[in-house]
Amino acid sequence: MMLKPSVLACLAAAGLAAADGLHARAVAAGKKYFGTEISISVMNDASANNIAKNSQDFGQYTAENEMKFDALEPSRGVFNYANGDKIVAQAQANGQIMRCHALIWHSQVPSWVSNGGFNNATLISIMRTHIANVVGHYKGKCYAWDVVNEALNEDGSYRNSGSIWGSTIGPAFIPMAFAAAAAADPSTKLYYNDYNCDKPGSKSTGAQNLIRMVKAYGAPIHGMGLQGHFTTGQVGSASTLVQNLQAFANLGVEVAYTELDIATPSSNPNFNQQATDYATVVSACKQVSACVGITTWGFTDKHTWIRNSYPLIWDTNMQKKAAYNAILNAWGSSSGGGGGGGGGGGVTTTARPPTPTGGSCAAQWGQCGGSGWSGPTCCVAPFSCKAQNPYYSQCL
Ligand code: 9MR
Repeated sequence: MMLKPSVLACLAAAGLAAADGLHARAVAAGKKYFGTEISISVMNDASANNIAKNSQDFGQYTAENEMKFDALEPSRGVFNYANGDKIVAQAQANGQIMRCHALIWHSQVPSWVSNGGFNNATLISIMRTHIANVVGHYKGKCYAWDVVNEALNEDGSYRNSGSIWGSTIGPAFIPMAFAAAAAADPSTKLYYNDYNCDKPGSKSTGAQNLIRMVKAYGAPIHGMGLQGHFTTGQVGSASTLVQNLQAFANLGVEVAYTELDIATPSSNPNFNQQATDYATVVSACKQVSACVGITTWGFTDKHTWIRNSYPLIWDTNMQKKAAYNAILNAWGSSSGGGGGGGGGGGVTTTARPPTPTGGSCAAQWGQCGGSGWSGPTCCVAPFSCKAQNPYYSQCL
């Protein structure tokens, strides 16, 4: 039955129109969310913020800097939650969940901590006080907290040099931080978060050892955050990413890509390769049930920490890049069926017919085969179906 345009307009006004977007597709694939990092600067940029507020694309936010130690406790015992609260309020108004970031990190530590000359016992007390206040303030509002951020060297050993926490307290600050966060909000998911742990290797192994260490101390740890700061052409295969995700899942924690962006050289940007690389990361998360979601570190090339490398999904003029459709197609259709691992992301999505694919063939970057796959096995021209691993073939 065809619906009259006036009826469709009414349905849309009532929020009942077919839903689609990056987050809607992730939820249909069984994930909890697709989300973005956001900041007060983005919220002050109306055209960017309109995109951020679309809960079909983003079901989750991470504050870029507004919940870090220096922002929240600029001097000892003085807490400033105004900017963090604004981000949480916008998320709540749109039914978006929060990943909260980051409690204990060697960077963005205020000088009263780093230059205070505190001994071991005092610094432990400062750390615990900060965590109790901050996690207590946001209690019930954070799906997850990045409790400890970037505590490892590239070889997988614990970072001492350059870290006030590691050099004063030693690696024991890590389980202490997790225990303090759990005491302040027993229902938030507690994550270790780091970069260059995205593929099997010494740092990834180090992060797995860190998770074992936290558990051995008797503190809870629920998740591994893989930051996912990549460069085009260097993401590698989905099967390698899957192997890495699974190694963390095997420790009994959930996993998430927490800061995904894929830089492309400004001298010779390759947005098609970038789109393929985004699709590879999505397909890896889709294949591992313990992967609960993906957060990109921003969404527009206008607001990114790595300027001149165009790493995100919308361009500087707020136009969607090739990566957008690549991500949609990699999640699969919004009519459901997929990887598991999620639960509601706070946003209700409505089933919609599969994306037009040119007959029964999948579009570029769509899935076209793999063990247990019952969808299309051919690709629209000019793309062809290429096996990425036994579980996933993709139209490239
Ligand atoms: O995007 C953040 C940037 O605005 C800050 O200047 C920078 C300070 O170190 O932190 C950036 O975010 C980082 C995140 O908090 C942790 N992982 C690496 C991110 C990019 O540097």
